[in-house]
Amino acid sequence: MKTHFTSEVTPELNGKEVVLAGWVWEVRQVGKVKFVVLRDREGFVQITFKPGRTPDELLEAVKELNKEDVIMVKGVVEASRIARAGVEVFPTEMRVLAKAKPLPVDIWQGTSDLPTRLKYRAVDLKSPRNLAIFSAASDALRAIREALYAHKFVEVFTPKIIATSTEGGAELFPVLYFERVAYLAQSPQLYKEQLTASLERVFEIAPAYRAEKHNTDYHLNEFISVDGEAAFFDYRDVMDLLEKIMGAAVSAVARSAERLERWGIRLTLEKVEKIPRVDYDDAVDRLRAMGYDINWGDDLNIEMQRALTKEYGPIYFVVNFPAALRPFYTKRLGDDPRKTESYDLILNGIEVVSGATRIHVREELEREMRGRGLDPAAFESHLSVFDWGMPPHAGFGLGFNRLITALFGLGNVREATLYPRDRYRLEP
Ligand code: AMO
Repeated sequence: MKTHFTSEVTPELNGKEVVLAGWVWEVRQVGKVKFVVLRDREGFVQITFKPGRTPDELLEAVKELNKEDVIMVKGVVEASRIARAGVEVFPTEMRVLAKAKPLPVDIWQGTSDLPTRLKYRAVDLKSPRNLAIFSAASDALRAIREALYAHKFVEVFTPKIIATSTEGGAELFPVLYFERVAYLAQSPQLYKEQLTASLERVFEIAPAYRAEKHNTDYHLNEFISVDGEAAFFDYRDVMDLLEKIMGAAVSAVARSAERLERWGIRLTLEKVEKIPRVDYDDAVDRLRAMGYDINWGDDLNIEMQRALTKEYGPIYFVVNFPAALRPFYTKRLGDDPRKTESYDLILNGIEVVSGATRIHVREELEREMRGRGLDPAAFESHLSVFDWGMPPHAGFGLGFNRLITALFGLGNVREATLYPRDRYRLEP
């Protein structure tokens, strides 16, 4: 049994026996001494093979080792002033658990291009840079989940095979569902709204599917969506909550800042306090003043979002979008019904969260559907829920891959996705 991860092998263990397991990162020779750098998920440890001290059969075995062979080593920890981690391990036993051929990806110097890395993704994920990214991403997700629990949200799972569109028809993936056509869910939107009538505050962390044909650095056809929906909240309450959620995520990854920096990743945010809330009208005015060709009613594109970063900082909300830019379930603003109680959260120029106060009155919802050419009859099972005590509610959809991309300044959402699904990529 592996007793320690490499990160746990510290000078305090001096003189103790440990069993380590992992992959051969490199073998170095200095005079008659051989150093095997063992890598595992958490980092590296130097194993020192020294004639006179190391058993002869191990000195022989180490000659046969290749990079990425899987080994298990029993040995004694010694604090060391020379070894990088301040410790080295003198082996007493070693087992080679698997041999490795030369890798198709350069995980050592990082010279392979992204298509090659994604083609051999399981190998690429061995690189210390990827281990740092996905370990920190897991910490961020845990912090988000805990923040939601702390605010009395219940974790739920809703169907991913559904009968009707929620976010617009063109981006649906059809699937054969026995005798009929079904679709992969673009978001849990309608279910999470319905659940506010029972569980009040719900969240879901699950894949969402979008049949978007354009192949950009920010779009995936399958992404991880963190969705939240709460009864008796409006969009301001949700934005307050998102400040807490983002704060928790940023603090969680900040604990790995040193490790990330070692592999060239600099966090774009150090902490989150009050996030500026910029009215859509002001955003449009600012952009026009900067020379952008934008009219009231147009959506903000990524260049515009980036430009506003110069004005409002690395993280800001745009609020109160025109109704035509938002889905049918979005509530209109009381004092300006051309606009809605909606927001986007922009981080490092990328939209990472989107949400709104929702309509909770059936007749209003039906009117919005008809206005968008949708047939309310197709939504009868959803609409009927509104007849039996639907609370006012609001929520958010947070694209987790985009959050990590923006937070780590990765430049391509595929870098923040274990196995990306895009226009031309269905494998691995
Ligand atoms: P929206 O369609 O804006 O809103 O999606 C919410 C968030 O999900 C992420 N996202 C994507 N990430 C990667 N690739 C994509 N193709 C992609 N599309 C969206 C973004 C985006 O901000 N139901 C609403 C949310 C709500 O109102 O609660 C919705 O789905 O980060």
